[in-house]
Amino acid sequence: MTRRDFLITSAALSAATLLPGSLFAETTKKENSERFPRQLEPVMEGDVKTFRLFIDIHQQELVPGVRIHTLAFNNQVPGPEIRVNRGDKVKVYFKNKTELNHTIHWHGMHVPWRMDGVPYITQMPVMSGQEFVYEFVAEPYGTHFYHCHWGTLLHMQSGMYGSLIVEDPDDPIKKRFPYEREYTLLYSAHDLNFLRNELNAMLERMKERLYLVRNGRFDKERFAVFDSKEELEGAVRKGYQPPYVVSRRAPAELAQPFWFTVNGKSYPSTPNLYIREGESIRVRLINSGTEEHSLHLHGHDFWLVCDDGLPLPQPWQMNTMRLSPGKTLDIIIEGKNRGIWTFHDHDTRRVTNNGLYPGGNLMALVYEDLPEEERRVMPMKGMNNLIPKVALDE
Ligand SMILES: [Cu+2]
Repeated sequence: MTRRDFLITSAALSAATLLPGSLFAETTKKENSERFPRQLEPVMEGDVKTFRLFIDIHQQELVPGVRIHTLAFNNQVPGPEIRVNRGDKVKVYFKNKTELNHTIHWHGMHVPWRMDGVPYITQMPVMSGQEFVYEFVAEPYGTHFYHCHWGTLLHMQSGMYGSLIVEDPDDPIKKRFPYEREYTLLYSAHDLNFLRNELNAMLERMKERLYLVRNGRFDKERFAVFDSKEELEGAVRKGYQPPYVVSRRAPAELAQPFWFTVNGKSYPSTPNLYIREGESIRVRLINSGTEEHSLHLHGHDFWLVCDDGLPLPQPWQMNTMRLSPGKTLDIIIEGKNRGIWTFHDHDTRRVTNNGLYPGGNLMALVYEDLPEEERRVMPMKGMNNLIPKVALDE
């Protein structure tokens, strides 16, 4: 496929997704609602809310036709949303179905330190086939997230992240800005070559490991697989260095992302934010990737209401916010200017797919009560409605 062909294809894809007529169709809205994290229902054990997370290899479609192998919690990228109330007792059963080590870190949460998910510091890594149970009380209030803390650079951009929302029945934000609808957005950035190399290397190690096990020559230390903390400690006493301090390759190959996603999808598959005139919506933004995003909304000044989950003493208005890696921000958008508006990274390298614009984390704020006569955009001879408004606006 030539670059020109690809451009034409991607323009056609964009048009198909953003064809103004279809933007307002019930089927489009239903499909769109599936582009947000799915909530994981708790199972009660006495007064404890329990959740089950597993990690396995998964195929994720970034845009139609582009599929990548990832790691994913419960076969979803992002992982399912865990939503609890302040003070809830929470228990998460975590099962590792892969050949890699993992942990879960509860980002922004005040958990007991043994539950913090940092391998070899607060717990042993959860090794292949093992289960670990995380227990904590849900504090503090706000938008938080969870992610793997083993081989974080690879595992996070492979999809091991999910939202963790701690609600308060007496929500301070809802009091000041009454809203009915809210949306969770998890941002990430992916170097597909890095992912492919690393996952291939993992498969190679699996093959080698199986071969060595069969031949009775398997070396636990080389593969960093121990049955217990005591066994690892014994190895360390004899001079073993855990993988933290052993470089696997030289020179280092650091990831250079060229795909940018919101909720595991790139434009034109990114979610739309639907709103109505006079309505306020709450948007929870989580940067679970490695890049800093400068997120800009057209046609509106939104309210920044929470920073890292903490309600701001004095919310303020802006139209561009900086979402650094690891940060969460909550905003309120007031429906005051009917239309179809772009919401995107103003570091425009991140609104591309493999270097081609439009793509990446480009999204739209869509007024679902836009009058019929305004729904046609850019009529052009022979190409009625085929040019996406979003792409032209940017
Ligand atoms: Cu992991």
